[in-house]
Parts: sequence; C-alpha cells; structure tokens
Amino acid sequence: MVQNYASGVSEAQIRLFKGFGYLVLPQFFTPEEMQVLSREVEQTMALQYVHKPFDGSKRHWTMMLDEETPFHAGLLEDPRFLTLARQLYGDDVLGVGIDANRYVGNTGWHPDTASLLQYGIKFAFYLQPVGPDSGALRVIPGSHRFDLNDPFWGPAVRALPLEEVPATALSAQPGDVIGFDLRTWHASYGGGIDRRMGTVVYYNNPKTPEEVEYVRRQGEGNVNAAINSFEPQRRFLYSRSWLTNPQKSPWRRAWIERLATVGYFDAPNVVEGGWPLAEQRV
Ligand SMILES: O=C(O)CCC(=O)C(=O)O
Repeated sequence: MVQNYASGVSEAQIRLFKGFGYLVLPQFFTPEEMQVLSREVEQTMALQYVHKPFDGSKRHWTMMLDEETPFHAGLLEDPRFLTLARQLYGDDVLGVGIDANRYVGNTGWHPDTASLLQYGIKFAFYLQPVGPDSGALRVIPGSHRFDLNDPFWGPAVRALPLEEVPATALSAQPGDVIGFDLRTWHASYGGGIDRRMGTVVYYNNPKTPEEVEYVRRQGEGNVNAAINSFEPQRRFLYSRSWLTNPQKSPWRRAWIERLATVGYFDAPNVVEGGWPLAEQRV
C-alpha cells in the first residue's frame, strides 16, 4: 500500500517541518517504483564509475537528471514531491537536482548549505532498510534555525562523538521518503558499505540580493562538493540535454530561467560545455 502525497500534506505536517526542520513520508514509492529506481541506479553507477568500480572504500555519487534514467529524471516534476515543495516554499520554488549515492560508513554532522539565507528541501529515500545504528539519517530537530556563525554551536556538535550528539534517528524502509530543510544539521551512524540513497532537491526562490548571492555561489559549491570530490565520468552537474528541456516542461523552463538569472549556472562545470549554451552565445 502506498499513501497519496500528490495533493500535499496536512497543516500539522507543515508545522512540524517548519518548526523542527524535517518530516517523514512513509510508503511514498510503490515496490515496482523501487525496483525501477534500483535498476536505474545500478546502470548509471556502472557507467559513471567505469574507471573506478565501487570497492567500498569511497562514496560514489551521480546526478540522475537525464533521459537514460527516465523515472529518476521525472521526479522533480512528480506532483508527490513538487506539491509539497510548493506548500513549503511557495509556488515559485526551484527544482535543482536529483542524485544517487552509494554511501560508505558514517556521515558526519553538517547542514547542506553555507548560509541560513540559502535554503530549501532535500527529499531522501533509501534502497534498503536503515535504522538508528545502521545508517538512518539523524537530524537535530530545530537546527535549521541555528546560527551557522555561532561560535559555540558548530564546535559543540563536532566536539562530541557523532552518535552522542542529541538527535532523532529517522528509520526508513524502502519506499519511505524523508524530507529535511537544507539548513537542518544531519548525519548518519552505523551504515554499512554501499548504502544506497537517492535525493530530490528544491531551493527556495531567492528574494533579496543577499539570498540571490548565496544561490549563485551554491552552483560552484555543488561542483566542488560533488564532481570534484567523487570524480564520476560526467564532469558537470547539468547536461545540455536537461537544459534544452526536451519534454518542454513548463516547470523546468521556469526553474532554468530563474537559476540562469541569478548566476547559478555561471561557475565552471556547473553546465556541460559552460553557460550560456553555445547556441545562446553572441
Ligand atoms: O545518509 C547519509 O549518510 C548522509 C546523507 C546526507 O548527508 C545528505 O543527503 O546530505
């Protein structure tokens, strides 16, 4: 049995997310969808890491936005994700990414942004069961509101062994989805080798010049955090194919226009072949 998320979630769940920075969406994907997700991950990872097959020593990561993985590629526009992202961040929320991961061991405490002014939601789903001591995502409730420049907060978290930081572990079965604010501090403990997790990410549409500046910088930050660290075959975040929007998705068109305006695509290796695309250059 799956639950129907296409029309969004209740006010109580929205309040939980806004107050504590996360929510859990049980039974989101059907077993058949989980099989498709697993197959697409298997095939793409084999291609992206043909030069260094997974040996359990280092995380593998890849974007999943393209037509070779059509089920993943449609997730940003899937009403089950998009309706909720719009409920939380407004109708102009920006779809920015879909990825797949093969994690190795623990993940230390961190938020997914460099500033409280750059935020949005990351939806995460696991291809195998995860529990409190077997790789479940741990979140510090309410930490999306903590000042990143506070001299006590970050050091206090990092001074403790990962598993002793007071937190909530979000156990999940295949098919469940967890959503967390990008500012929420999260980690995982006790996960084995090859913990497979996919994500779907939306950014709040920046309103002030400062917010715009942080989204612009995030393009380069994402290249460093992903392409440069994990070294998949594909040396860019967004393919020309995704940017040319072959399905003529009105959502994707609006996201690309806005992200281009704020300069998110400008840094090297954000876009295949550089931005603007060759045919748009004068
Ligand atoms: O599942 C994990 O080990 C960490 C996930 C994470 O840090 C993320 O998705 O940002």
